[in-house]
Amino acid sequence: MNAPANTSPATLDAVVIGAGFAGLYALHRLREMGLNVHGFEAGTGVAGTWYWNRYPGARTDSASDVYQYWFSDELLKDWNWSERFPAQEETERYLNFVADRLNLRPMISFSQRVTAAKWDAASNVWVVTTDKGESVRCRYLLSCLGPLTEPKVPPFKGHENFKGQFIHTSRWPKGGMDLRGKRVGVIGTGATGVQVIQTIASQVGELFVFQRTPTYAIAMRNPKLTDADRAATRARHKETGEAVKHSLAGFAFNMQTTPWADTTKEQRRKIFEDLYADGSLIMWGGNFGEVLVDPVANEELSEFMREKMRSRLTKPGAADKLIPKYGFGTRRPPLDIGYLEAFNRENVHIVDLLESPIERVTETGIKTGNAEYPLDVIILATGFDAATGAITAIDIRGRDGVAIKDLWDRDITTAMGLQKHGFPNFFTSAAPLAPAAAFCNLPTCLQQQVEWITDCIGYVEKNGKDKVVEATQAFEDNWVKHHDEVTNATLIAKVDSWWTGANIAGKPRRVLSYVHVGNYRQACEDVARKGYEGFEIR
Ligand code: N01
Repeated sequence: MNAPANTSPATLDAVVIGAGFAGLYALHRLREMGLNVHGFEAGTGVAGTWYWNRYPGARTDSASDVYQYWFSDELLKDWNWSERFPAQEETERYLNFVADRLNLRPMISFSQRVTAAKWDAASNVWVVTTDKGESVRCRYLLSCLGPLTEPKVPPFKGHENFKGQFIHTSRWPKGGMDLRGKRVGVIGTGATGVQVIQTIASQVGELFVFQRTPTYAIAMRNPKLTDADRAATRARHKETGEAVKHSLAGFAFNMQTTPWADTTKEQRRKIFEDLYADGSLIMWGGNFGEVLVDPVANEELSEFMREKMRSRLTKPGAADKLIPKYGFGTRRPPLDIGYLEAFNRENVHIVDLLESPIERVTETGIKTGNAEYPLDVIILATGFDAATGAITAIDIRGRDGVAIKDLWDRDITTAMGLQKHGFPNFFTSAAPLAPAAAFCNLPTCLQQQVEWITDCIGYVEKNGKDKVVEATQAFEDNWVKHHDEVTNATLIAKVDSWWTGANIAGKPRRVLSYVHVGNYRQACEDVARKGYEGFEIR
């Protein structure tokens, strides 16, 4: 390993795993606090999600005016977004710009995957090991691994014999792949599949979309930004930065304030139309709160969305296959740019896996129960082992050698997603039971969590005798109870998706994300104000 810069060979104050949105900010904050901190990143560069997910069409579903750091006027002033919803390369460039401006790169060991971290109770340090066989000791360990990091690669029988290219979207090569004229299969129609499909449909020879569960699609409105747009956005920075903090989902909009019951069907239709015309996730996070809890309200909105989708589909039979029957917003609704229209093309074919599932991958393609599809390339848009997967991929052992993976294999619990009882001085961002994995515009939640974690470390540095902090079991249990009460009241809890962990065989079921960003922030602030009540500082 390159020796971590500015560190003695002895014990670092802190190690940060991951150099995406959260990791970069954590490195910056801890260094500002005067701590000796070092980062490890598996990739060759910074940007996390935006480093790994370079598949065709990758872009954010969060508007650029809320997809950024808020802590530095300089950064806000000097970065110019080119589009409302920036593409992957632009967001990757932004995070590189931040890393350079803050001079964070020298603090990071790249191409080093952390493989294990063990708590040494005798000396109150974490011993962190990487895949290069290097080992460092640190007092605080921060997981900034992101919620959607560990790819889900379904164990399709025979895939190792496939003679063509077989690739998960989050492992797309940096130089891209030439798909022109090829026979391509895409498995999966979540937010990633939508972006891949709509982007490559016109490039490939034939495109076979292997769909199990259809997805809702909200037509994205993605204008190029002018200098005037950027100036207007800058003028609203303070107000926007405040609005995101208190909203339902970390965006600059909130849910309707008029109760559903106080509106007529016609008034609601007008509201739905206005939200839809915005071409953003306001259709979900700015709608009536009732649509997330009341099946009747949800069905009215779902029918509206189905009608919008139907009007875009011209190929006979396509609507029957592509329009979901489950409730809108109970799974993550993607924004799209021509996803549905792609299915109107002659070269795009939908393979309905509910009619006939994939039996195996052959040397030349995919075999379902009733047909064989010869393919040159198979693209897995099959998602991630969300929230827990990246953390449990590391052998993290807390007090008494207990592995976090063993605990989460039985029950996924945390103390506000920030710590786990039994793992002193280990902090997590984007972890289960915080509003990160699903119901948050991630930069909003990641910044808030990093700020809470680093403030907590500052407090422990001042007030802890041994400088050790650990969530109590009672606090964790209470948070889990509260989280379950809040999230189980929603329709989301009743639907299978990565939001409930149902996409991974054997994963204990729980809504992975807390559902209200503003309320969560308030709860975190209350804990801190009371001297980190619920966290034992020793
Ligand atoms: O993953 P997913 P994703 N056989 O889990 C199918 C964020 N994101 O990567 O639902 C056949 O949603 C699976 O089918 P089913 C965003 O938060 C953001 O698309 O299990 N099919 C499903 O269709 C998003 O929600 C952005 O029946 C299989 C698909 O694969 C999250 O990432 C862009 C299968 C997986 O969908 C994850 O999205 C992209 C199998 N064995 C992603 N296993 C933006 O901001 C899985 N599937 C724009």
